[in-house]
Amino acid sequence: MTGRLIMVSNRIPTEAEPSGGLVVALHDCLTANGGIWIGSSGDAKANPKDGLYQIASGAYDRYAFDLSEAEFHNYYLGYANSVLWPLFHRRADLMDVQPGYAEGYLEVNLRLAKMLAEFLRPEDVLWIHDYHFLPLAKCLRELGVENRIGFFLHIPFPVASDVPALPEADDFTGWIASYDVFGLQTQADVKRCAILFEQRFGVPLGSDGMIAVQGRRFMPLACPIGIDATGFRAAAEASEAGARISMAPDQKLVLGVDRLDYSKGLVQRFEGFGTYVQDRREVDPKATLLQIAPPSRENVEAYQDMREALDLTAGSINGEYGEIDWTPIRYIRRQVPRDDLAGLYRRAAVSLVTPLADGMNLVAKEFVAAQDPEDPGVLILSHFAGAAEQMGEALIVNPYDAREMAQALLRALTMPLDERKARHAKLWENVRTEDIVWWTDRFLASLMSEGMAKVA
Ligand code: ADQ
Repeated sequence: MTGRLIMVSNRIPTEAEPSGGLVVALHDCLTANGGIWIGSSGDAKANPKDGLYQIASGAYDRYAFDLSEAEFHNYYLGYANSVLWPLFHRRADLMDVQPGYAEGYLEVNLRLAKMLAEFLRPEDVLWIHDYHFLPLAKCLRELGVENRIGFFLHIPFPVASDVPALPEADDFTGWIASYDVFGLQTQADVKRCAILFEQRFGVPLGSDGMIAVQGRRFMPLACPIGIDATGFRAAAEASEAGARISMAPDQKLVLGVDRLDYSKGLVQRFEGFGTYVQDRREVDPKATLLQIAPPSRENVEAYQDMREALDLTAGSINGEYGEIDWTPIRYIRRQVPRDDLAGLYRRAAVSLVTPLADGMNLVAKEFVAAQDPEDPGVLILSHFAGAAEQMGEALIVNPYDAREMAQALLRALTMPLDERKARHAKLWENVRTEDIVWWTDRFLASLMSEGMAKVA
């Protein structure tokens, strides 16, 4: 790469050695390539500073920009998380379209585009992350920026028939086509993107993987994100968190780990587990579901409703089936340190990863990495997680069907060791090889080669 790599994400980590899978991957990628990482400084600022300001330097530089209270409300809580997030997760019914949201979103993108345009040198390559910045390339192109610009969408691409629910539906395709590479988690996402363009403009996905539209060519690229697989495995081996769980020796641990979000299907998961408990309460093996779910976006109304529904469901199942020495569902609503999380995954007999819609779901990959290959636990995975495309050896379930989930739980909890080992070995092979470094390399290689094709 002759130019610098410039990465843009909604939030920028402020600590010198950031933690957390994606953040570490981007940090390592920039450390190797040099460049700049730009993101917002976090929640609203009462007195926001003007423009970009440097917050760290070293192998690469980090710059932040502040959001005013109005910007945070309209751009972040509003358009990004109350309009785009529900729509892309097939919950158009939860969209909250309000005056000022779209304007606020576009204004933040345009303000950032102007700041970026001042920074850029002709050979620099931009890599933009996620739905907060969909129009950024369009804004940059309108300012005359011709650099290579890649985008990665961490969440699912919406189905074409849902897109008209977006008041800015007519602009949406133009936002996408302004990128050179539009990275998506799965082949299914690429197909949905291609269908949208075919329906709208009558142009198919070319045999070269490009879509040519409105005088531009862009590549929708399936590039499934991975984790630091060997690092996570080592953390799980070293962690003692699993030993801290007090459970009777004949009881098995079923684990759920998710941000508290309606897309994660937690109410349906509790209902599926409740069905299992109802069927099996007189019989072994008795299982306890430990659900760890730190709150997120609590000031968005749909999240408050979901939290109440979850409290009610857990309370009702525990009240109905709990015994003096056994609580069916243990529910912890806070962050757990990553190393402890790794130890809990390793201790669990089963992990329930049952989102109703999910770009990838890193928990599924972390669970596989954390297992003891000689006595691995079983992954129950929703058909609607992006991870299901790569992880066919999991028990794939329909998260809306409580009975199917209960049957999968019984199968997982009674699965012979040989079958568990065989399934885990195949899953681990994928998680280990298509890890986070593979992901950054694949994305950047496509962005660079697409750029060269354009020049030629
Ligand atoms: P998320 O929606 O946040 O990510 P996910 O992929 O599961 O979903 O990642 C969650 C991360 O947070 C995991 O690394 C997990 O270990 C961690 N985590 C969850 N609960 C935790 C807890 N209680 N304590 C500590 N850590 C916890 C978005 C998209 C996904 C996509 C990712 C990456 O919504 O679809 O897979 O980005 O692209």
